[in-house]
Amino acid sequence: MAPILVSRDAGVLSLTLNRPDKLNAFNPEMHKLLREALEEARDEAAVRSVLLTGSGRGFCAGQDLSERNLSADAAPIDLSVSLGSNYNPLVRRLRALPKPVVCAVNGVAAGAGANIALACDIVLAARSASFVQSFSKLGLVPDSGGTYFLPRLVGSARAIGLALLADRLSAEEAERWGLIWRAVDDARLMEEAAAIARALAAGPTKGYGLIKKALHASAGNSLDAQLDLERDLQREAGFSEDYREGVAAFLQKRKPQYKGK
Ligand code: LHQ
Repeated sequence: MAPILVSRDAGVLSLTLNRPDKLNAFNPEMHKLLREALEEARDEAAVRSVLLTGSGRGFCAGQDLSERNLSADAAPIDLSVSLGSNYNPLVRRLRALPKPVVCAVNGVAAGAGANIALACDIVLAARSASFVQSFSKLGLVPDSGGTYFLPRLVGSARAIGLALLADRLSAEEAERWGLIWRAVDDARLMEEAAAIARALAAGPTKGYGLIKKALHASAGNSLDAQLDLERDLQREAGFSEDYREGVAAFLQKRKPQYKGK
């Protein structure tokens, strides 16, 4: 069984984490296939949005804990190797992808699995899904961008509570806290997430990529620097074919036909 399922439809590249008996916990093969799929998403003009989800009852339980030999006589494991070679590049790849990434959290998202969801652009979660920063239960530190995303999304009081207590946060609470875009009924999750991914795939892809760039940069910028960045990115957006099309369609009172260029 392939640990990542890949399909393409109407400009949407759908990626499904597929190790359901382990709640889609990551192993090296899964990282490799996800890396290849996201490279394809980046390089192929026909791919204009990505939809990420999990198969079975979980979204992703983070690192596969059964892959590590932690017995007393085993050599200590340097976890920075796995972060440096797999998790950090994955988070960077999702954030740097100049196309929107929609995440449909279909069930529990734990450890790195939770933070990989937060690295996506629009996160929908089934009402029965939950988010757990399970790292502290193992004596670890939230990784895969958790210590970056959490305080920015929910504020420092809630971020440290989530990280230290490792409580399960329901999808509805996650929506109320501003951790995710929306919690939706389980039966409607995939339909709603696919509709958003399809709408984004029919949109001005270049502009969307520039929006991601601007918003991601804002966390570390002063207002002055951000105003300069907006000026530069708007210059670039204004040279796109889709900007011309957007204005023409508005003036002609018709639906725009964006090409993603
Ligand atoms: C699993 C896992 C799992 C293997 C459920 N592995 N089998 C990065 C770099 C380097 C090193 C370290 O870490 C990292 C980042 C990380 O992600 S660290 C955090 C790793 N993840 C966790 O600590 C989460 C562990 N899982 C859980 O706490 C629970 O399974 C959650 C809360 C996710 C779900 O609980 P339940 O709904 O009660 O399900 P369950 O515990 O019964 O799990 C179902 C099955 O999935 C079970 O197998 P079994 O054969 O008994 O049915 C679990 O063993 C397996 N599973 N997570 N990470």
